[in-house]
Amino acid sequence: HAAVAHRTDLMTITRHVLNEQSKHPESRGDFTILLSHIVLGCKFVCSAVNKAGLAKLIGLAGETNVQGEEQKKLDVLSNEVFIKALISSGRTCILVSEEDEEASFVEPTNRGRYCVVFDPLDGSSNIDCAVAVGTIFGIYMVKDKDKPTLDDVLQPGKNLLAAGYCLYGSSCMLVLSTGNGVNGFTLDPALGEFLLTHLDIKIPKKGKIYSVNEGNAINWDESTAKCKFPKDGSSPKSLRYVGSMVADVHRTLLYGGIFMYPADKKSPNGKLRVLYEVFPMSYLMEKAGGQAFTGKQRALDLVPENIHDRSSIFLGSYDDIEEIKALYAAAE
Ligand code: AHM
Ligand code: MG
Repeated sequence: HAAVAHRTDLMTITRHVLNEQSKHPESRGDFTILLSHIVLGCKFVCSAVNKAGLAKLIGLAGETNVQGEEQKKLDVLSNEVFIKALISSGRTCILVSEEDEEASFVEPTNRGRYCVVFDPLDGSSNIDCAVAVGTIFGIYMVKDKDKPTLDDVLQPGKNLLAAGYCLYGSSCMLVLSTGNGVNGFTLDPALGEFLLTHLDIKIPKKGKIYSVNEGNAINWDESTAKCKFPKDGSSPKSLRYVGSMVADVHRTLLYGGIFMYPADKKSPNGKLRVLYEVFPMSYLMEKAGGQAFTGKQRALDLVPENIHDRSSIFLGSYDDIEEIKALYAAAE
């Protein structure tokens, strides 16, 4: 038998973040506690998504409802789990979820310094055919814990303290940046722990893939239509599109290329939401050496006016986004 190397020094996500935070002398462990509650939410969604098909067909033990009420939809359930986990962490102040029309202000007794913007279950139209979905989150710091206002979350993406996503795919992966670099953690289902598997992820400088809903092409502007053709005249990029932002962005991060949801004649602001879709993903891209552009400006410079605002977005490899910026500059 070939010798099997067993790693015995396990770098869990909690240990990793504790190490990072200990570099800041003022750190009191609050961020690590907050993150562990986000991780709990992700583990719950992972488990729920994995048995979604079964639960629907045969009704898993404990999930049959005696009143015969319809089972809660997974996105609603995931949202409740995240909201409760975040409030009970005692470290949050304002929560913005894609699922809730209004922001939630945490009661003073449970209040902490962090604001969390999130999409608990993105790409949920993919669940019924067992295709990957994800959770996306961003974290801001409140200005004054005693007087939280909506302005604390209507901040440009460049003010984020941290952002990440969890991909429920063929494996469950959490990708996180707390400001210095991007790291990836894979859930070990036996341990129930996310272990560091992708240290300091850098996006390839240039890629061969583009990812977009090409069915909208008839409504695109000329610059968007040109994105798949490299400037140097080499053959067009290959198309890959899952229709789950987390899966499409994760592939872009690891393999390089472009992910885009552009504005078009029908949707002048594209589709994706600024606070909990565009910002966290743009933040991760920049921290991994890529770029994120709206068609007009750096995505992280946007200042949202409302919590559910949308924006057009092009993000990915540094060189590829440079070419898109040049296309838009030339069209002006
Ligand atoms: P959702 O928040 O309603 O799930 O919509 C967001 C999803 C993203 O995951 C994905 O990038 C996009 O919608 C796909 O949209 P389309 O079906 O228009 O291509
Ligand atoms: Mg969404």
